[in-house]
Amino acid sequence: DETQVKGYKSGFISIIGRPNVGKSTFLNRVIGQKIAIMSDKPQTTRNKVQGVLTQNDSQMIFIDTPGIHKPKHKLGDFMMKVATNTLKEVDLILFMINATEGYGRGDEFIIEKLQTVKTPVFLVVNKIDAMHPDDLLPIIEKYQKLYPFAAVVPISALEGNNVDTLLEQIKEHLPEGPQFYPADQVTDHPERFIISELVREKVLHLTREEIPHSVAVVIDSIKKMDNSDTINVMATIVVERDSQKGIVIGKQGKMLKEVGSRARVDIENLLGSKVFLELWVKVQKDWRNKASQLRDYGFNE
Ligand code: GDP
Ligand code: MG
Ligand code: K
Repeated sequence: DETQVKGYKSGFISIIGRPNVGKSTFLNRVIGQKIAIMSDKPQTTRNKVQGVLTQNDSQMIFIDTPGIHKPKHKLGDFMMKVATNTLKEVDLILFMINATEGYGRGDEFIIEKLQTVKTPVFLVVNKIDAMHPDDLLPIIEKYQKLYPFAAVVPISALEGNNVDTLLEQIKEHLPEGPQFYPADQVTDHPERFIISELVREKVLHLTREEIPHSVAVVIDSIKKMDNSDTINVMATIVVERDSQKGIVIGKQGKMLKEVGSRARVDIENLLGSKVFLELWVKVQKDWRNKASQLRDYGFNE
């Protein structure tokens, strides 16, 4: 289980920015492994990808957050919602811009979103290797007029300039906390969070007012089944009271079955393959008050 060491810092960091500003390049440099798909095409990283950087005194969990853009496909609206919720949930937001490009509507859209969250935001000015140093200050001044950034850090994700400074500043802003992930784990299943949100959405929808928004869904495992293309997803719906457990399961399990079959259709669309979904319901009193569990469930209100 998680151990809390005094002075140890940990937290979740969301990376946002227009396509091609260098989010994946940064993440890959920091984690030192190819975990996010790098491409010149926007939206290759369709889902929330986590990179975990574990050091002696800290653990940073990076989230490469796509979906901060105008919705395009079927799951677009939903993903936009997930993306915005993610911003509220994390400890720090890195808003990355490309120093060689002008301010555009994409940036305006993101700054609008940032106005709605209380999470501290760093402005990360990337690609400084490709610009004249004299051009840096005017860019920074322009952005600082638009938003009260907690810090402004110019970097080159490609060449590594100033990346260590950025990591130091991130660490300073993180709260004290436990090591959430084992030191050898660098990535999570990218679709994990979306799948849990899809299940949670069905629970809330089908139970209407009876189940409060405090319900959480934990994805226990996502595995490809032997000798078939089917993906087996095991998930636990966590509620706070026995009475809520009864409602979620329903008479003769009817409610849980309906939640499962609706969620399965969406998960099959998301993963593009057949899915076998196993759902469990667990009562855990006051889980909302326990910060570490909140992290486990990847959810915050
Ligand atoms: P994302 O869409 O924000 O994830 O951007 P990517 O990480 O996929 O990068 C888009 C393009 O910008 C790639 O061709 C990268 O090589 C390039 N790039 C990323 N960071 C830098 C940088 O610091 N300097 C320069 N010159 N190019 C960069
Ligand atoms: Mg990317
Ligand atoms: K804000």
